[in-house]
Amino acid sequence: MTDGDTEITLLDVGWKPVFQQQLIDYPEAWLPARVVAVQRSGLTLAPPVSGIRELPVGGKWFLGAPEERPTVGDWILVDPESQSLAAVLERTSLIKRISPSSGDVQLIAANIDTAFIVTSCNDDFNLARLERYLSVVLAAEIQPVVVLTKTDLCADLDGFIDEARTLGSAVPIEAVNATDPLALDGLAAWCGAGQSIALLGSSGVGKSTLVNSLLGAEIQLTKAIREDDSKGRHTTTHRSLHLLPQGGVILDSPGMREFQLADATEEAGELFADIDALAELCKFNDCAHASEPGCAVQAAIADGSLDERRLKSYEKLKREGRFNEASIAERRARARQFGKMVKAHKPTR
Ligand SMILES: Nc1nc2c(ncn2[C@@H]2O[C@H](COP(=O)(O)OP(=O)(O)OP(=O)(O)O)[C@@H](O)[C@H]2O)c(=O)[nH]1
Ligand SMILES: [Mg+2]
Ligand SMILES: [Zn+2]
Repeated sequence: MTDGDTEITLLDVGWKPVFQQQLIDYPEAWLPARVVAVQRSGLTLAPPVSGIRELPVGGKWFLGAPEERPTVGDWILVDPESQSLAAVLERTSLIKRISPSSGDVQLIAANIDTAFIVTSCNDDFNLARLERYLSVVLAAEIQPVVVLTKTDLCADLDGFIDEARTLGSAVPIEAVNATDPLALDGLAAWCGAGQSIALLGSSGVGKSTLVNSLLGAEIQLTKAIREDDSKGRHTTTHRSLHLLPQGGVILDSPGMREFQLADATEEAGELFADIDALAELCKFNDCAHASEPGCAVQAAIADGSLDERRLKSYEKLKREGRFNEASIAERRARARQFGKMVKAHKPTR
């Protein structure tokens, strides 16, 4: 969080009635704050709670499912007496993925209203990757906005915008030069008071540059990309939440190399609802939309109303999702089994 921290109120960092209402379930002495950064050592809070800005988190919070751990954007309650994390309030939304290192669910951000899905108008632009982000964002009931950056370096902006439009009419597209604070009016609509915005996208696409331009200050470090392949250098290394002069808060994240869906069956359904609707019309219930007779999906591809690329994308995400769901279930079953084994071998006294 940027300076002047002590003056910050709950409302400044996005407090809403849905959080206020939950307080009734907890002791009155417990006080709310928002998690604005997560470090190994603990959580950074805004506003500080009875002087606590850095809150150590006990190991018990890391024993349960990843979904139950506090993450950036969470509203938590602090017990001032024990100076410890007492509760995580129920979230209005959650962005998660499969961690490429652990293979388990990893939380990216909680209580987000709008996600700026950022890609630059160069080699980074990839519809299938944008569809991954969109699937997760839409399923979490977060407003997506696709932000195309580096318009000033791009010779064929209309081509990129036309391609982005194929993502669906529900997805606003904003094309910007992220280095120019005066060119970001199009984003202002999502940045007002009470709004929480997350930035998603690969390394080097200009997420931190956008944060700085929206803040009107060089708060976040930015670094030039490799010219030969348009790839960034993973300049931002941890997630942090910043107060915008427009009234909202914005979360900068490290660029993600991979964004695998955690429960794709549900997640991809929203973005590809049109394909599901067509599939309902297929002659056979178990139609694979390949060469079956009476396939409404193939018919839509043939008459040009459905883009075959989207069908392929949807099928790939569903396959990947089934695989991830199965491996998470297996991992958790193994962990439970291991827990039992350890217990069974404990010497009795
Ligand atoms: N010309 C131009 N340069 C841009 C634009 N957006 C970003 N850049 C430059 O691209 C480089 C990478 O930008 P960053 O903001 O560091 O990218 P990032 O997405 O935060 O990258 P990570 O932190 O690694 O995830 C910097 O040199 C920026 O100045 C833009 O719209 N136009
Ligand atoms: Mg960055
Ligand atoms: Zn079919």
